[in-house]
Amino acid sequence: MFPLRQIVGNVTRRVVPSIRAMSSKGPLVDTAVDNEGIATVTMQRLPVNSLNLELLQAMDKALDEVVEKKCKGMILTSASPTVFSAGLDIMEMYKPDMKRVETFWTTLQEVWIKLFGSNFITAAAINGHAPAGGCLLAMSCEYRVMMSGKYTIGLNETALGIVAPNWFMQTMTNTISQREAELALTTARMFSVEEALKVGLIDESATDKADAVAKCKKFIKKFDRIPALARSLTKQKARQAPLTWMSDNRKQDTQEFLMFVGHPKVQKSLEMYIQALKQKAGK
Ligand code: CO8
Repeated sequence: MFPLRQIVGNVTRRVVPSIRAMSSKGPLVDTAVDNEGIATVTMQRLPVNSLNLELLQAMDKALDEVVEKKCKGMILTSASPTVFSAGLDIMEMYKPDMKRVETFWTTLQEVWIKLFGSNFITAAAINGHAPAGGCLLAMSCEYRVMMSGKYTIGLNETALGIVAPNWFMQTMTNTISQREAELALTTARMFSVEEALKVGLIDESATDKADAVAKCKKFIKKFDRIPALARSLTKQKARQAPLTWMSDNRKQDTQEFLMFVGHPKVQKSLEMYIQALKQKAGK
């Protein structure tokens, strides 16, 4: 899946001392590269960065841009003051147009492959809540710094009556222990910042977004003293099993998702969840 030549090519070309700061502004994602070759990719589909097809497509493009600009690292964050990402846009899955929802799912897979399997260094500055797909994005990075406060992070799919796909689970067991992951997944556990720190779901807490971004940069800069090719190949080897699983099972995973969203019981669960969200918001 990741031929050595491709990895060597990408890594050896990624020498960035003279890179100029640049920024590419889109309506849904902003990508800003600093003069050290660190990209900050900011999701800005407010209010909650729920991942609909268009946001996922914009993220897919941003990840390509990080490679094209030969950035050494990337920080993923959010323009919302309180939410990193609310996860998948439930409205994409509720009474879906089957063609669109298929593209939605394959784009999510693509974003995960590019983020989880990236050669460049990745860190998440989690400046607020990160449920479900929001947690998946954060866990796909190599390092997580979360802003302190009454925010939560976790995979809560079972609470919605849905089952987290295999690769969501593998991304979690790549982050915390199998035992903690099994308990968290079956109970739909949402971790507070302190709890997430304790089990290693996040690596550091931060006082605010600026502090989270600064800590992510510090993490990325740690690798200035490590040969890039050795780092990148080590990351690829460490992450090989989930990536190979995806490459071998991508079509089946899509079919399972389509069967799932087409199921009346799942639709009922989603409907109830949407109502609960609206009630919570007092609408
Ligand atoms: N999708 C769509 N709309 C959403 C979502 C979402 N995930 N989350 C929130 N919204 C909407 C709300 O309904 C509300 O809409 P409106 O203003 O029209 O009433 C608006 O966004 C703002 O939401 P809140 O008022 O709740 O905002 P808060 O800042 O108070 O809270 C939270 C933010 C904590 C993020 C809260 O909105 C929340 O808990 N959201 C739900 C998060 C969630 O459960 N996501 C799960 C998505 S499923 C997923 O990611 C993985 C699915 C895997 C599929 C596998 C199938 C096989």
